[in-house]
Amino acid sequence: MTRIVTVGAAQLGPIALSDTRAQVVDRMIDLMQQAKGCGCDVVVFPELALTTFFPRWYFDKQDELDAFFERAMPGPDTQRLFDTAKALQIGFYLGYAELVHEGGQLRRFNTAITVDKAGTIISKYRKIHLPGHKEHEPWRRFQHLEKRYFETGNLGFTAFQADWGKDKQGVFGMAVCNDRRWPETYRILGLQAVEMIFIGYNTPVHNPPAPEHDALSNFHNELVMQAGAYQNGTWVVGVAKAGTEEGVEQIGNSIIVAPSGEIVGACTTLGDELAIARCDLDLCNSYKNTTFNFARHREPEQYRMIVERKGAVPPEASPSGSKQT
Ligand code: ING
Repeated sequence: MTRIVTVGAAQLGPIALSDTRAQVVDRMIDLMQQAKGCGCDVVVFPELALTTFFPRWYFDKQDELDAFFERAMPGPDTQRLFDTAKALQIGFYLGYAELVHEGGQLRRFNTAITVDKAGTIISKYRKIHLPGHKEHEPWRRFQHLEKRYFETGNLGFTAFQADWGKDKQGVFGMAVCNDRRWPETYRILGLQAVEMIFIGYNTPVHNPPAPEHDALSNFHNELVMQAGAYQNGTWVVGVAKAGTEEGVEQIGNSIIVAPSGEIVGACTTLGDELAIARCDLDLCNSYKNTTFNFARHREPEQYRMIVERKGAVPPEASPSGSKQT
């Protein structure tokens, strides 16, 4: 049987500091309704989709910062998303800032969840690769303080079974933004036989420590997701919070990538926009059973030896300099 999952990349345009969660949720529900009308089983929203990308500012008052976090999921502002999922029978991936009591203390994570057609959370992920810097760096035109505001994710990269209906079952995974730049993200999920990875992102065009990369922002965005998809025989859905948000230009370029590495769906604006693709999960096998048949072709023992060999990376080759993203 062919397993076709119809996916909507639900890109969001800018969210202003003054926008309420209710206004953003209205926009998201509109995209869910459009997606349902086009036969989508699931939509993917961006990272930190409920508010403006607040790590661009330095906050020295904890209560001001915590206003951007969700203390419950669903909570009063997001329950409507879950109700809509159930009413329309459509699932969604949502990125948000999570404030939670865990292990007897307050913890803060850059989190994503996947919700099924019954409106039930079936998986949670907390962002592992936190880019940017921890201390206020006034020299920058804008900050990127994820290392200050979030803890490193503690849930690993865990693939999960999802059932979107008859002949629509498969193995799914999640990542958030900077995770998509690291091959380990895809490989750890690939080793769990993942067939589709959901990734939301907020990516400024300008990267203050490396302005020479700015012109390649979209190229790098596509490169990492196309490579990750092909090298692990999986679909990848990358979705932006796009456009100029509080004076900072963020890329759009939301895309749906096939296990071949081909881009089969893409947004072309910097606003709220839905890109759709009918994704045949069985296409993954064309790569998982041949070129990337891990059991036949990978050499984990070799990798382990090289990594564990003392001085595997000559000290002078290790990254130096004060540059940070
Ligand atoms: N944003 C960016 C990202 O990885 C960044 C940070 C921008 C890193 C440009 C490198 C170059 O897409 C988040 N939120 O991780």
